[in-house]
Amino acid sequence: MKERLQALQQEAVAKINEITDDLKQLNEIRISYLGKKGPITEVLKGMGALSAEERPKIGAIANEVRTVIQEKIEQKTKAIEEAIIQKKLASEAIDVTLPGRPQFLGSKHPLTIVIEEIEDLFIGMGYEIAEGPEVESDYFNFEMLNLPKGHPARDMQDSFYITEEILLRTHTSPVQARTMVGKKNKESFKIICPGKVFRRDDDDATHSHQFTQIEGLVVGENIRMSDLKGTLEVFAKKMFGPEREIRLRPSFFPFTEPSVEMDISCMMCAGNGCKTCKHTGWIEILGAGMVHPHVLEMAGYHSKKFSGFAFGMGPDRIAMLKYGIHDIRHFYTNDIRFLSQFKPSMD
Ligand code: FA5
Repeated sequence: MKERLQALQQEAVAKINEITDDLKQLNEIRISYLGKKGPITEVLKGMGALSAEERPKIGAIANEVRTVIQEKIEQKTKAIEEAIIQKKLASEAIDVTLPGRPQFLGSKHPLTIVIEEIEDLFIGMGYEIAEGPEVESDYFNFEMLNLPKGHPARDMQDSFYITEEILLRTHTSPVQARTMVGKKNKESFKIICPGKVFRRDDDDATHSHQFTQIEGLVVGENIRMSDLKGTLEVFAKKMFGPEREIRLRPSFFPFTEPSVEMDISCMMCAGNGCKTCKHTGWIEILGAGMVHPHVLEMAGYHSKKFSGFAFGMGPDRIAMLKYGIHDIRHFYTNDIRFLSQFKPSMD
């Protein structure tokens, strides 16, 4: 019996030694040698036939064999589990010496930079920002601005109509009318309204069917043309440099009277004449004028008591001048190489 038990121990240990990484096989060995139906139990069952002297000796040997096999299995299990952990750690190891992946930082769109610069300037002069819908009614886009149906000046702004009464706004001027109508107490105010506008213009280097405008409107008592001129001068010098001169030329807009166009002295040639200013020394920047009394009255403002000035500029053309961009279409074709070049000025 003793030999049988020792042979079983040798056999089991040999089998355990053969296993390299299979925990399942190891468990099978445990069950087959140490389980209730295993050969050791089988041997122990036959102990009844032994003499009283032999029995404890064989019992002790059987227990020792069990313990040896048990410990061998435990050692092996630990070794395999450790190897599995080491393998996992090696495969998941992070190489901290690898260079990091570069992160690409976005940049502001040049039109956003210019619009924000203009907003900051006017906010600094006490203006508030107003907004209006891009899908606008004919009533606010034209009629409330002194452009009744059939008025020939409507042709100045070829429009995208959605229905007979609804269109994509052709300028930011309807926000003027909406703001004045919205002032229940008909008090004084100063606003600028940046936003997208749409016209049926053929796209070329200086025209887009969609572009941006910023409208300005000041309404109050005793607002004069000289206030308009002073405001525009501050704007021109801040945007294009302190040495810029401005000039106002007579023009026509149905919603302002008198109406003007503002030019600035060319920043490329200091007014001497070059390609940018078409050899005139001057560059046209915006339209402006004193709010037409009829426009004030239609919006509920007493034109004998209140007066105002308004202006409307195109940030696309301003950004082109500021950054020396020769084609307006670059703003809308989303080429990252073009867009990532622009940084807001820090002053
Ligand atoms: C107007 O739209 C008037 N509402 C401006 C105004 C407001 C005048 C308040 C008086 C009082 P105009 O059509 O000139 O005006 O357009 C104003 C600016 O929009 C132009 O100076 C120009 O910079 C820009 N602009 C006009 N058409 C285009 C276009 N197709 N593409 C890009 N910019 C344009």
